[in-house]
Amino acid sequence: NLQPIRRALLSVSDKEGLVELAELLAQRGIEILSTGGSAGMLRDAGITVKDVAEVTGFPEMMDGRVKTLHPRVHGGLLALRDNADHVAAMEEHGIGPIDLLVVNLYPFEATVAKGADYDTCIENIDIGGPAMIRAAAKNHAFVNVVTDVADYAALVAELDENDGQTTLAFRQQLAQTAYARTAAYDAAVSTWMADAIGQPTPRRRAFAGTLAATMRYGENPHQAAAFYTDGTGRPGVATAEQHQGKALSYNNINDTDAAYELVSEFAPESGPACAIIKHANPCGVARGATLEEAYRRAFDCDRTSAFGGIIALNGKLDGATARAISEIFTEVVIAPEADDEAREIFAAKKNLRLLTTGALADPRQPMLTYRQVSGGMLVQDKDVGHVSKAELKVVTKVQPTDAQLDDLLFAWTVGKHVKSNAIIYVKDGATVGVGAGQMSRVDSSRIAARKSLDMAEALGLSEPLTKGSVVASDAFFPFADGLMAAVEAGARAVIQPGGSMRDDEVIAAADEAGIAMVFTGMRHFRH
Ligand code: 93A
Repeated sequence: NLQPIRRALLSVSDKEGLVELAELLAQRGIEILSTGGSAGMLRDAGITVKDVAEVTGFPEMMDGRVKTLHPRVHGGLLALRDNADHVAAMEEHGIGPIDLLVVNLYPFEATVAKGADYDTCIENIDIGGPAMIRAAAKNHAFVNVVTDVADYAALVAELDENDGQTTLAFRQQLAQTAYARTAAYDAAVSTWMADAIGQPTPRRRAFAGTLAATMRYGENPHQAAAFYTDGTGRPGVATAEQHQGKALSYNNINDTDAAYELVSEFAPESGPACAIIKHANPCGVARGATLEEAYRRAFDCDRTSAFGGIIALNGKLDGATARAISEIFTEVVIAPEADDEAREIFAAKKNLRLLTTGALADPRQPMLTYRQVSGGMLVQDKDVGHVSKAELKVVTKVQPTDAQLDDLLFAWTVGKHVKSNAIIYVKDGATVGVGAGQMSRVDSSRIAARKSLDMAEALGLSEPLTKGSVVASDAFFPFADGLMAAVEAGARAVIQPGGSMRDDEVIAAADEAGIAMVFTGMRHFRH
């Protein structure tokens, strides 16, 4: 299964390492064909190359849209070397075999990430490159196809090891990588187009990403894992700059994303905010007059859980906040920016990872979410649902005060980021109890209240923090019991979607307890 390489076609957009590779190929006596820009660069480096235009007998035309789309190229890639008919066809039509194809594609993903206009993105859709890659990969019985600069070294090593030949196993590996590349490329084009034309529903979508990192392990040490970026370049954990500390783990990335998505709900114009995440759920979210205060108030929701958590801030990390955060062990801090003083303070904390993103995520940006199930994939619009104060419907005799309304909306927004069943108690712009991920809403309510009680004890307070709070429920209360659990904990106002068959009973219970309740008409399940 060893095959020699006698003739190679090099056509690359990313020209890193091209000259070095071509030199090594030339030293082995391999004939080099190449397209315009690549050929020019090789010639400048003193390497002998033949223009593809000379091989095809056609000039590159239409701004390069047609360069390699020709039977003398595709026949050379696709012909079975051990098939008499194919060999005869090659002879008859003057087609020479091409044993090695080195292509990397027009930088479509990078062009989109730069925010280029529609026409520029269209012009960066490579046609000839993927056509050749797919042809060469199909014919891997004979042909080698390299689509990534990172694989040049492996090709050179393979040739060194096998006296100028390659093994079938090696070519299969290259072909598998090549199809991953063309599939991801077309998926990127399709995804961009869906956004560009405003395709509203998750229909006929392709899924792919670019391998950004392989992790030491996944959710658990016996699970292999990797991280793929989607090429949109949107601010968040995928594009953040990491300033210090070891590489992020699978769980770190998941939790950091949860933290940043949550804190991004709070626009900096409406004041500093902080979210602390543990196992993808918030264990404290708060506003404050300063970022430091927001952090301290978030921390005071559940100090026990916050240990080893992930912190997201909606503004520039400053020295005072960094000092406060440094008081306990934290895994990751993510913020739009960090000032020099904060960076210096964190530099002394070797195990803390600091990420900056340049901007907050846009919580209203439509996108898709994916979940794999056995035998398939679930796709849906991301939950970008949003209710304003004006859309709230007061259903009780008691009206919420303005301050309560602010807290209700704050609790509602946090609830969107809490695993169902979610119950969130809030007082003065800070969570004071979070109940997450329970199978019963009453349990979530009780857990949140119990944790709040523990916290009050730890802080040496005489009353539970939930006393006089407001409470949000991510979905309606099917019975009055969940609401009553919140009332028992001391909540004085409730926000929930409404829409239960027993809304009347629930409203009557609220009236009986003398509390205010508003309906959003929208729920925020998160499973
Ligand atoms: O516009 S294309 O889709 N038409 C082609 O026939 C074609 N053949 C190769 N783009 C084509 N390519 C691409 O050109 C390659 O995939 C590579 O990215 C680029 C290399 O061009 P140059 O050598 O002129 O820099």
